[in-house]
Amino acid sequence: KTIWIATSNPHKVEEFQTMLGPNVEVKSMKDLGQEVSIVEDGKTFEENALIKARALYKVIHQPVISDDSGLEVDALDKKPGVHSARWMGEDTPYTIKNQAIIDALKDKKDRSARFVCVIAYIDEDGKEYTYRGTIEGQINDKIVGANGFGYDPIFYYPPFHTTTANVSEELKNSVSHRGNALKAFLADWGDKL
Ligand code: ITT
Repeated sequence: KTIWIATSNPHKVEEFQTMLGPNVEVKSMKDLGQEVSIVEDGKTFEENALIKARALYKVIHQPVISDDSGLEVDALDKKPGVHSARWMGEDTPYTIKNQAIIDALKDKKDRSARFVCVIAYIDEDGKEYTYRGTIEGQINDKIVGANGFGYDPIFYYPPFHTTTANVSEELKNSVSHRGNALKAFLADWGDKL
């Protein structure tokens, strides 16, 4: 079985592949052999997830899923939010972005934050569905851990007593926003894939 994912982020591909297991082959933009133009100008995770899924569906005319995700920091008015990848510039290293968030929270009491993931699915008839998953945590006061990607090194998850970058990929996936969104998607579509 093959599942197409409208993403250019290799970390997302890796996590989906681990979660879906060896019987499902995850394919993404880089397996397509052509450019898909995507303008992520939606205001919500749902809108952006649908923009990405539609762009790939238009090209391959097969069922596709997509992932739009990000970090909401409550004391920063839920920023970087839907702009998580582009915040401070797409090419700015995450060591710098992560330190900037730590610095911005220096005098704040409220360190609560969450990762959000919306999976959009377009079925073979072109019908659209979205599934949202979240994980609640705290912004750590320093960068910890070398696993995961993006903002994982500052995302302290209380049940783990450490960040989501400081645990195995499997453990992160078992509780993550992406894992939860995928579970909701699989509850509807798992036996039809
Ligand atoms: P695609 O649009 O090609 O899928 P992207 O990385 O640009 O890739 P998004 O616009 O959805 O995707 O941005 C998601 C960003 O949110 C991602 O680049 C990270 O900065 C952050 N993020 C999302 N999930 C994360 C996770 O599991 N761990 C750490 N950071 C995450």
